[in-house]
Amino acid sequence: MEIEIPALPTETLLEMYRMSLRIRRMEEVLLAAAEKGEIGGAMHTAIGHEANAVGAAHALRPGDYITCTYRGHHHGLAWGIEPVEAIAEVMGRSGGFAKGKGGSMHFVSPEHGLMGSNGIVAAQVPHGAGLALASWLRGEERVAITFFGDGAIYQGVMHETFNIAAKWKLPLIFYCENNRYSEMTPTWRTSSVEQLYLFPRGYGMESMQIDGNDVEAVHAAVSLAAERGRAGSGPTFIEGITYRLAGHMAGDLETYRTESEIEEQKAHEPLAVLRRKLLARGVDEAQLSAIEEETGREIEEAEALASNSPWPDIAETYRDVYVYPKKDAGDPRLSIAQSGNDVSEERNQR
Ligand SMILES: Cc1ncc(C[n+]2csc(CCOP(=O)(O)OP(=O)(O)O)c2C)c(N)n1
Ligand SMILES: [Mg+2]
Repeated sequence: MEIEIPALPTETLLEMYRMSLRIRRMEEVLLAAAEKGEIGGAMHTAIGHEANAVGAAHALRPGDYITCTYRGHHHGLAWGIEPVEAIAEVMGRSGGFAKGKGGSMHFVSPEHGLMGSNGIVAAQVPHGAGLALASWLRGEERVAITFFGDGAIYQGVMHETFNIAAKWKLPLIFYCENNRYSEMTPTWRTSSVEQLYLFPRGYGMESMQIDGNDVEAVHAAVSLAAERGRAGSGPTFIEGITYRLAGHMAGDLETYRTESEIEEQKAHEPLAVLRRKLLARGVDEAQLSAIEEETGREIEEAEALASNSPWPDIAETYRDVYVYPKKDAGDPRLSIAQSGNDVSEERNQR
């Protein structure tokens, strides 16, 4: 599928530059915190992936749905989570958007349409189809976009979702952030077909490959896919070629790739591409430096606030989960341990 890439207004590109920087600075701050041992659990940053989220978020409407992977901090910010709430969440603090109980791999913000990131490779893809189906059943114009990595392409559930989404013409956008690696394994070692956008063609789906480091290309592709979804023309698959500049996760020793490969990729990373575009439009260096300083300060302040946020109270442990302690049971930890299957009876009565 061929697409035209119209030039976006300079003001829009400036907004996108600010958001991309905000994401980059936040990821750098989080990586530094992880190195100091301040973050529990696995943390995957999206350094180098920014344009995929920023371009897509600008192309969609409020009310549209998104699901994504454990590498989802960039989607969180682009879809409207405040940096302070994001940083506090990753640090496990009560000021996080999920009171510190979701952490890095579970970015969620239903009020912004972000219906969840997921630690299980490809699990968020059928969730995206469910949201698209709900929109269609209610006769709404909402589309859903589901982000996943190149490594998710071979999961069985991906192919089940390709089939049903194409068959039912669901208003769903499949967006593959192809960063060329699944954990430590390069795509060329695992894939029988390296052009990943060819996989969904077997299911009769429209698909395209774009430069995922170029916000204008991402914006154009997602706009077209959303238009097709709203018009009842069914799903579209977008393969955005990108590159993760940091390790698979915090602490990755990166012995599987060379320094020179990473250096080469830096010439075409999203912030560099967008900065060059803005300079070519006549925006002066001083304006860009001011945005760079402002976002740096904004994230520093957010980090200071987030790291002063208290740890969640122990009473929060079993709140917002699917098992309900008995009302008069006292300490929730004891009630769960003692209640066994009784809780399902209580839940059934609700
Ligand atoms: C079903 C399942 N299998 C294996 C894993 C372990 N795992 C975590 S991330 C990952 C690699 C996924 O690579 P890709 O889809 O390309 O996403 P990326 O991390 O590059 O963004 C794997 C295999 C998992 N989380 N879920
Ligand atoms: Mg990958």
